[in-house]
Formats: sequence, structure tokens, C-alpha cells
Amino acid sequence: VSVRCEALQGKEDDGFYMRRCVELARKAIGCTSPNPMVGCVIVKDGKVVGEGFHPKAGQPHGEVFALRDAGDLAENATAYVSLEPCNHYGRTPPCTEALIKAKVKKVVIGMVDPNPIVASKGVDRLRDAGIEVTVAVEEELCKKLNEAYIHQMLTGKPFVTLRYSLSINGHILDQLGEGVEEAGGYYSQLVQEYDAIILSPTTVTEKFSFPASQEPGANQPLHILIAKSPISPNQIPIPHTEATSKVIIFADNETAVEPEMVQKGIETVVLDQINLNAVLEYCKRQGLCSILLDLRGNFGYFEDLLKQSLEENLLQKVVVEVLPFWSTNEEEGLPLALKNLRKGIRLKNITSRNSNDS
Ligand code: AOF
Ligand code: ZN
Repeated sequence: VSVRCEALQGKEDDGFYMRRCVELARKAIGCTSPNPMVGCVIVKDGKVVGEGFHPKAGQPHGEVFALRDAGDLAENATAYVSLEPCNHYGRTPPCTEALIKAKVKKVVIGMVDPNPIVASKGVDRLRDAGIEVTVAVEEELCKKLNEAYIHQMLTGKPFVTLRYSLSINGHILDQLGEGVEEAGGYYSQLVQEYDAIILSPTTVTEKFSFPASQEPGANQPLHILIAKSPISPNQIPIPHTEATSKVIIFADNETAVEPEMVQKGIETVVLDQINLNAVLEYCKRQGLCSILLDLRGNFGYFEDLLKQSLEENLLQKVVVEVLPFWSTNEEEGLPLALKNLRKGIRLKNITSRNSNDS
């Protein structure tokens, strides 16, 4: 009996430290793209002696910060890492070598790195060096943490999330949900996770402000507007505060964007035909890995983009915020184009959250 309990105890510990790795990794939410978020904890004799996370592409990896933190105590310790340690020279040297040099005894890994340059080579290198390696601890949690990175690595395409607010009578609303202005609010937290947000210019009115995350130190996404008819620069309130980032406009011909736009410093890209694939292709070339398609009522031609995204399987995730009221606004509702989709769609891996939950 005592052996079984010990085994269980060991497993619980691994999960516990791995969850801490994920918590550490999330400190850099929205800042690491195109790199993944990675956290690392060094544990010796049941005590945490070092912690670290990857703060930004180009900077050292999570393991390096944790090993620095642990110093000599890393010798014979166990290193927990939410992603397989890299075994290649990228912008930074291989983490496997750093772990070997620090003489850790064991490495516990959340998930194998889908990057083909790494993919299991990190595990092999550590084992060849005589280090005990355990793989796939809290694997689902680690995969969720880097869903955009994994998708982009496996498909070469950006991870696209559709977001909208819904009334209890099923109208897609022309407004954002709760917590737009507050740090810790749902929308504020969501926005910081994405490299770019696609907005419909029909929602860009005088009162409009670009959605920004209110989280302290949050990385603000690039704002993408898609213009099918001429839009005037006055329609676009240029972000002045540091809290808001760059704006880029996609237009279907030169005339769609007035020259003052350029003077206001707004970048424009003219495409022969407005098409979500073309926009995503551009995002990919710019190294943007995660895109939020922010849908509000008054869809305009956004309907076409949405229809395309559903019919051509361009979406990876849908975030729906149900707001506690009955909408009577005629302009809100289900876009016509979506009423005649070729086929229905079934979602998987559903999670839900109640705003009353703490
Ligand atoms: C790790 N720990 O914290 C991260 C890893 O250009 P580099 O040197 O930053 O390498 C980027 C690649 O390294 C990235 O694509 C992914 O495969 C891996 N990221 N690996 O061991 C980390 N961020
Ligand atoms: Zn590394």
C-alpha cells in the first residue's frame, strides 16, 4: 500500500510543478510570438530552487532563466519545463546543453515541441547525456497554453479565433461584453493574447476606440481594418496612446483609402480581391501567429468574410460571450449570409465560464 501511495504522490508532485510552469509561462502572454510561452521550475529535495519563463522572442528561453535562478543548486535537481527543451541554435543556444552543463538529474516535460527542428530531438539529447526524462505531464494544459503556436507550427497558418457577443435571444450584438475597460476583464484578457485583431470598419464610428487590453504591460495587437468601400480618415480615430498599437487597412482598390490615411501614418495594403485567405497570408508573412476576428452587429461585407471563414474551415476557435439581456435592435441578429451556409458546424473541446465565478 505504501508503495502505491508513494507512486501517486510522485505523480501529484509532477502535475503540481508543471502547473506552476504554465503559470510562469503565462506571465509573458501575448509577448513571445512567434515563439511559444514556456515556463520552467527547478526542484531539489522537494523545494523550488529556481523559476523562469521565456519573456520574448530573441531573449533567453525559460530554462535559462530558471537555471540562472537556481545557480549551483541545479546540480542533481529535477527541471520541469512546459515544452520540450530545444536542441538547436536559433536566436539563442540550445537549452538541452544548458541543462546538461548544469548537471540536472531529471527533466520532466509537459509536451514535445511540434517545431520540426526540435520535435523529440531535445528529449533524445537529454537521454543520451544520461538524464532521466519524463514526457507528457499535464500535456493538455501545456497544449492549451500554446494552441496558436502549435497550430502555426503544424499547418504553417495563423490561428484564427472568431469572437462575438450574443444576447439571450440569439442576436449577434453590436457591442463588446463585460470588462472592456477594466484590467482583469474578460475582453481585456482575451485581446492581449492575439497578435492581430480584424475589425469591421462599419463599427468604426466617431465614438469608436480601438480595442486595447487594459492589463498592465500588455502587448497590444495590430488592428486590421478591411475596407471594401472608400473610408474616410475621419472615420478612423488614430490611436494616440501608448496603450494602442498599429493600424493597417486592407483595401480592394487604391481609391478605397484616401491619401490622408497615409499622412496619418496608417499602413494600407491593396489586394485585388478582399478575401480572408489573402489577409491571413499577409499576416503569416508578417509573422503574426494568432488573429482575433472580432465580429459585431452591423456586419456589412464582414458577412462575406465570416461566411468564407466558416465554409473554408479557416477558424480554429470561437469565443462567444452571452450577455444577460434581450435585444430588440433590428440591425442586430444573424447575418443573412450565415443563414444559408452549405453545412452546419459542430464544435469540440467546449469550455464555459460564468462571469459571476471568481
Ligand atoms: C525552449 N524553451 O523557452 C522556448 C523554446 O530563436 P530561438 O532560439 O528563441 O528558438 C525558438 C524556438 O525554440 C521556437 O520555435 C521553439 O521551437 C523553441 N522555443 N524552447 O526550450 C523556451 N521558447
Ligand atoms: Zn530553448
